[in-house]
Amino acid sequence: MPEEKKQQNVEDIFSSTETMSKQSNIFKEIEPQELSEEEEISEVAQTFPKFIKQKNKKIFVIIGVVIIILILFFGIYTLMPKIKEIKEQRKIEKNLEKNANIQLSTITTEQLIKNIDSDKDGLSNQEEAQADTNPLKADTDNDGLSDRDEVKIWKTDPLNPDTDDDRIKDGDEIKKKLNPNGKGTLLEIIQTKNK
Ligand SMILES: [Ca+2]
Ligand SMILES: [Ca+2]
Ligand SMILES: [Ca+2]
Ligand SMILES: [Ca+2]
Repeated sequence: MPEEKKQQNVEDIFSSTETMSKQSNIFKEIEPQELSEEEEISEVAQTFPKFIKQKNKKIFVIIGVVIIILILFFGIYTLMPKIKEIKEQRKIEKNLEKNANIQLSTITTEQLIKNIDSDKDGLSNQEEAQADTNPLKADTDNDGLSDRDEVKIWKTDPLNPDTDDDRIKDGDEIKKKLNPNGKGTLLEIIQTKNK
């Protein structure tokens, strides 16, 4: 090999290494510059809070919705029996009111009937019912004494015209001032009562 060629080859070899080094420089330029640890941290620190904030927002919204749903369910769960209870109480009250009205109306009509003195003899229909007398007849036994006078004053039998069975009617005995319940006069009865 001649000397010149040798030299050329040597130059060529170097030239190839030069180009290589040049290429590597290009790659270096193209390759992203490696960030230092601090820079990386700062970059993460900048982007991370946003990411966290967004995620947190979503989580908070979900938690909020879940809490609201739970509160609603809890509220309905606890309120439903109370609402039912109130409804039932109202029903009962209404029924009671209805019954009370019915009772009141029946009582008043009954009372009205009982308190009426149909034959106007001084005994109410109720009292006549107790004495078994005719509520439509003032003197049931036709002895000249009204049902009221027999029951309330003379204590004679309003169903028997001659209570003491002396063949003098109760009404006649009173007119004659005789005792309608037995022997003697009314005066004697009063005197014995006062003794
Ligand atoms: Ca009467
Ligand atoms: Ca009578
Ligand atoms: Ca009588
Ligand atoms: Ca008599």
